[in-house]
Amino acid sequence: MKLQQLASALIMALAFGANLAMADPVMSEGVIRKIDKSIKKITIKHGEIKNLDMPGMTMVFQVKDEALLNKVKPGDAVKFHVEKQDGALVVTEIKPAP
Ligand SMILES: [Cu+2]
Repeated sequence: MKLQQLASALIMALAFGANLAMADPVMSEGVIRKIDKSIKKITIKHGEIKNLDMPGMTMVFQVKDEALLNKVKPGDAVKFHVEKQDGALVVTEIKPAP
């Protein structure tokens, strides 16, 4: 009986985890201050970043893919997703804000 409960709890935990992984990435808002393509870095004055529990500020992020930097330019209002990868904060998605 106990084992069965444990098993069903485990299954639910796994399903919940898979659900989270498939959810849309949390998008944060910001304004681009500076783009440095050669070192794949971007400076964003950002609002609250909920998934990182970070208040608004201006800071530099790494960019996962250089091609992301072709879609935006300094002064643009953007929506972006940033996450922790190997201890660095990396922008994995960015698009002009509507
Ligand atoms: Cu920040």
